[in-house]
Amino acid sequence: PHPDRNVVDYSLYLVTDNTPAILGHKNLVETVKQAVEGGVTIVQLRDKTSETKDLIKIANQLHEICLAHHVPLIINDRLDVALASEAEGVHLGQDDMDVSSARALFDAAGRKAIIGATVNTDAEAEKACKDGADYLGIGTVFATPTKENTKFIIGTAGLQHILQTVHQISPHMPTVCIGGINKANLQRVIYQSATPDGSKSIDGVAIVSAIMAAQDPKEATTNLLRLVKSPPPFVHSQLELSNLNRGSILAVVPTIIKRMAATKPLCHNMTNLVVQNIAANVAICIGASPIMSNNPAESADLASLGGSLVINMGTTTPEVRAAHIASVQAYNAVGGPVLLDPVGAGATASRREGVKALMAGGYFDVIKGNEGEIRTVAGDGEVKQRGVDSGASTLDLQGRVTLVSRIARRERNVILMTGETDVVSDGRRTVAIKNGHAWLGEITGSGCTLGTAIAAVLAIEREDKLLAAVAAILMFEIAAERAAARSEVRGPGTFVPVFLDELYAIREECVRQDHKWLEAVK
Ligand code: 3NM
Ligand code: MG
Repeated sequence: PHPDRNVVDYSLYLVTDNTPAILGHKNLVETVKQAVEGGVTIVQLRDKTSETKDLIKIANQLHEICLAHHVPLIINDRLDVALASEAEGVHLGQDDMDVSSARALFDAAGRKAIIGATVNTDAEAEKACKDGADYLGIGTVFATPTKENTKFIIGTAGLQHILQTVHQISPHMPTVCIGGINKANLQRVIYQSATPDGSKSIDGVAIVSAIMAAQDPKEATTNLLRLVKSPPPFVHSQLELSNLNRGSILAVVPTIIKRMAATKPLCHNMTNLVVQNIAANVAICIGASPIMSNNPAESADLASLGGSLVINMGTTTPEVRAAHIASVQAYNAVGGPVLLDPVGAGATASRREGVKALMAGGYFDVIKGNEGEIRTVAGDGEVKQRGVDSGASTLDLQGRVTLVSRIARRERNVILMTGETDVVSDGRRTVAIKNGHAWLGEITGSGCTLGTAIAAVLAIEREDKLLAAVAAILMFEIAAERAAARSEVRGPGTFVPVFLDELYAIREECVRQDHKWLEAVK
């Protein structure tokens, strides 16, 4: 009774590794047995070193275990070993035999086989589909010490792109992804790699070290299987969100601010050295409860208190980056909203690296930045920035809308590009806001504190993250306009305290249900 190759469950795909760095002192066959008992749905024997005779022996042992659990066994690269052990199929890398030749050999032997292919690019995916592969392994998602000679690190964005290509050629082609997948990123990878229109998502994740290197492979597998089967905790709404227009925004924004004032949500800021004080003051004025902690050891505890997190790259170092990644993962694990402010992202090579590492390290519900920063987030070519200030804009409004909505669809989050006109999108809905005042550009940290304000609102408005961002932007920018118009404000220095007063005043007006402040919305 071989498992039926037409109804293969690819959801948790174990790839074996017998190297001491991964397997440690454990026994390979025993480790696979535990993983199968824990619930892996398919197993690939990947062994680059054993002699053929030993390989067949191992394959036979694994096959016995797999058959007992109706789990297919796939052999990496070696058709001869697959035939000799009567395994269900082979997996072929780009340097192995091509799919059509392998199919011909199995046919000649009178054997049906599952033939999988590794693909790293759209072109490779297209070829494997046309050559008749039964499933694709798409990678390398994240850099991994498990495989040294990886060609391309494609991230979730590259994975999504290849899935789109596969969908056009072979809509029903099963796909798994591979490379650096573990319990911290698995749900996010499945979520973020799905095509924007929901037409295709990954069928499973292929894993080596997160199971093979685990002290308790069975327990590790059980945990991973649970994660594969459930959406990430930061996805709060499965429903289509309502359309936003001027009328609906004006109707609901004051109620959101009122709700924030009543709830006083915790807003955890891991922000730069420059803006600690003003960011904390802004959070208090709008009705949130700030905590300024850069200590990653506190992040899991703080995340459990139900607030939101700001990750601000303003004064970053490699240590700060590691702290940021650990913290975004702690919030992702419980679904706490996280905002990324990639300050000065395009200014230096180190910062460009930092943005990539952060985006590979966790899910950000909102990413906000000026044009240069968002273009760096987009990763489209080199963006050179001068310092961390906004610099000159080069895209027209339509160009900004196109870029922002495209990145929001790609990342499956909310993207805000600030500027004279702010453009904010969740990929489906895009809002342009023309409020604000030039003096916000003459003081330090106005962009950073807008990030704090958005995160604070996100803590209490989790269903509609775009609406949360819009509420915070309007409150923030209209407060700036009102401050600048006050007679006692003569320049940036007098502007700052009056700006705080106006943030507080708008909050109080919302509590009193006095909505006249919204007449300023542009
Ligand atoms: N193939 P881990 S990456 C076997 O990109 C393999 O084709 C890859 O190991 C590819 O789950 C990889 O420990 C190793 O990161 C994946
Ligand atoms: Mg290979």
